[in-house]
Amino acid sequence: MLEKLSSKDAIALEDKYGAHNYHPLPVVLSKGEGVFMWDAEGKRYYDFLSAYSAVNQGHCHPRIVSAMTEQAKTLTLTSRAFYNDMLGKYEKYACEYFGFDKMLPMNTGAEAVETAIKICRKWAYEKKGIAEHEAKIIVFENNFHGRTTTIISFSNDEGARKNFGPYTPGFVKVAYNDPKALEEALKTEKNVAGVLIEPIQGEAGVFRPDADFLAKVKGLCNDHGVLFIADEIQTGIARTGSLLAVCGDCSCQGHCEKQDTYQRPDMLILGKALSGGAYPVSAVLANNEIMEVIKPGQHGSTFGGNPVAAAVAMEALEVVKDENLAQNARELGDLFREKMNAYIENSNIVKLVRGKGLLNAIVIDDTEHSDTAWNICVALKENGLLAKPTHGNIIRFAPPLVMTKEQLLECVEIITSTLKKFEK
Ligand code: IF1
Repeated sequence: MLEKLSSKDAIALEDKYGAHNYHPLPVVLSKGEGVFMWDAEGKRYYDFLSAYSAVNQGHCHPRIVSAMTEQAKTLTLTSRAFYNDMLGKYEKYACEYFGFDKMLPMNTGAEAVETAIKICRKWAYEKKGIAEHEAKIIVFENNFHGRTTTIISFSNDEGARKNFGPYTPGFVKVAYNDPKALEEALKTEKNVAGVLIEPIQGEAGVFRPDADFLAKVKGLCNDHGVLFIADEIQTGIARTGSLLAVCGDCSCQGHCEKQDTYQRPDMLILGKALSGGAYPVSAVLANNEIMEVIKPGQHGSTFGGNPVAAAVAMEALEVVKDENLAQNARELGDLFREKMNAYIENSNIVKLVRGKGLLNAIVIDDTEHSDTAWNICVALKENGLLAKPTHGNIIRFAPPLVMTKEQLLECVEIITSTLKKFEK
């Protein structure tokens, strides 16, 4: 079982024995450290995906790995049938870190989104007095919140939806970055319980809304007495240059409630980098008047809140503070977009660069269904940098936040010299 495979053999095995639910770039990774990954043949790459922003703290961060292995040697799982001596510590730590009364621990992002949907509905029936089965949650066009049957019910990605019906009712979709559309829906739809939003749309190609959009969404939620629910699974934990994307323009490392730009959600959904990519850890945070609608037996998961997850998440969050990752993401992100914009001025293949902090994307000037973005990613791979196309002609650039300025400049050089080969 421990024999080392060649890249070719590893790909052949996945192809034969694995369900074909992904179309990976042809690279087989076998080691990671900080901003780097190595393939099975020992070639080194800069990681510009960070496992879709799960590895913000860098690959195999020694402190996170040590917290994980120490806990794994001591106690891994009790289930929630019993208490364990790590969960309460972690809950206190996370609640103080993000400024909420309570958290509900889960494992994957989609599970945490499901959790928030369930809490929102229950809150609507028990606190807001909406008639049972009538609650609606407003979501946005081109959202991505995961892949469960309920979540794909309100996706507009046909690939994610088709032939997986019947779909879960109770969701209303409105245009993103359009406060008027949201206001209209809140006025006309009956029984709205909450608004579920990505502060920056990831899957939609790193689409950043206007500066005042989130404030308007939050204001409308307040005015209409519905919950403002932020899915920060991808944007949270320093990725966009602040602890959370709802923090606005600050890098205060967790004290954002003091900032007037902070659009505090009624429910905050976290995943991915909550563990630094070491382990599946997700959570929903809310204040008592919302979280108290969940009583024993009404929600949970075998692995949610296990001692390893608790140890890993505390260390992963501590690293974000100690290493000033929000500030680094903000500074390097500004530099990255400045350098890419300088390149784009004289480019006829890249239309634009957009993003916030170290969550960025370039839009390739070609049709949605061309394979140019894919071919550029294959060429980037040959040149030692791993990135992945999204929605046909967009390439996402999201390195681990532990990158140095020198490394980022070297990566800009790799990216621009690769792009030059594709200029028309
Ligand atoms: C895949 C995208 C990124 C998310 C938000 C919930 C989840 C995700 C805002 C679910 C997950 C991932 C999953 C990944 C691809 C990826 C993705 F391109 F699809 F949109 F990151 F940009 N909310 N995003 O972004 O979390 O259940 O996966 O832990 O392979 O499907 P999960």
